[in-house]
Amino acid sequence: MNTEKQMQNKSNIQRVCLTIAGLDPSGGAGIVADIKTFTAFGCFATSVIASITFQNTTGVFGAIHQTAESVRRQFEPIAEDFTISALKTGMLPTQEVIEEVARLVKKNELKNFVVDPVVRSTSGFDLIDDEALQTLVEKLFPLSTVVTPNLPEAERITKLKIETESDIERAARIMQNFGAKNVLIKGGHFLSPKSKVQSSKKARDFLFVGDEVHIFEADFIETNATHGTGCTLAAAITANLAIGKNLFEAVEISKEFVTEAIKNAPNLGKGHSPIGIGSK
Ligand code: PXL
Repeated sequence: MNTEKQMQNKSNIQRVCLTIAGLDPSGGAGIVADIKTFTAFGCFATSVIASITFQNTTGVFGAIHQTAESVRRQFEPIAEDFTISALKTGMLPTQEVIEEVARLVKKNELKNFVVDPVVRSTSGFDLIDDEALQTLVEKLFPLSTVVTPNLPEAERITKLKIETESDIERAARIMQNFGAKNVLIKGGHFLSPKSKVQSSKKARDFLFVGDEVHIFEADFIETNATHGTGCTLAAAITANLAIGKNLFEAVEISKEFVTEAIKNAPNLGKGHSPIGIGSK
């Protein structure tokens, strides 16, 4: 191959995204949602399974977690072979897995790191214990480009009851004090009758970048087809960072992408239908 051809090929090279998360074999959330989302944005998807869950749209029935060794042995061949342009974490079930992920991200100097602090499934199954959540905050928040909690996750991390927009800001500042540079709090779960956020009937997400806050607004869609929204949003942000968007652009594009995916839900299953990632 001549040099010009090589240069051309280099500039066309597909960006590699990595997800380290749980497997939802029914395809709505976790790694499968991440792979579909990376692919929809033209990235090459790679994955490390942190836990195999047993679930469908009606609930999560259990999980078998991976060990630090199994996570490391999935990760290393990928990192040795590819340049990882961006990565995200989702369900990281145990302290040992989280500590290993932190070590691998640091050792490989990985950038564009989206931490989705997954705590509980929509159906109420705990995907992480309190001790592990503490470790996730301590070890992964300082390494992240952005953390993406929903309201229940933000409450569990900060131990605040979040009922108003000023509570959201307080929670974000606490998470920044825990080491997160940027915090995206997703307002879709705002169900409190007292909430100013909910009364607007808008799904509002709040991005805290340093001292600034940007609010992203979309129509709130009344639906129970929400399985996988959190994973998809974080994966879309990851893919957009990988292809060179800044954080603000990445969040804006990703929120629109998730709103479309909710509208295009395939209405599968007897419970919370998955969303329709990338379909029209
Ligand atoms: O949406 C949170 C989530 C993340 N990852 C996995 C899940 C779920 C919710 O069910 O199963 C693997």
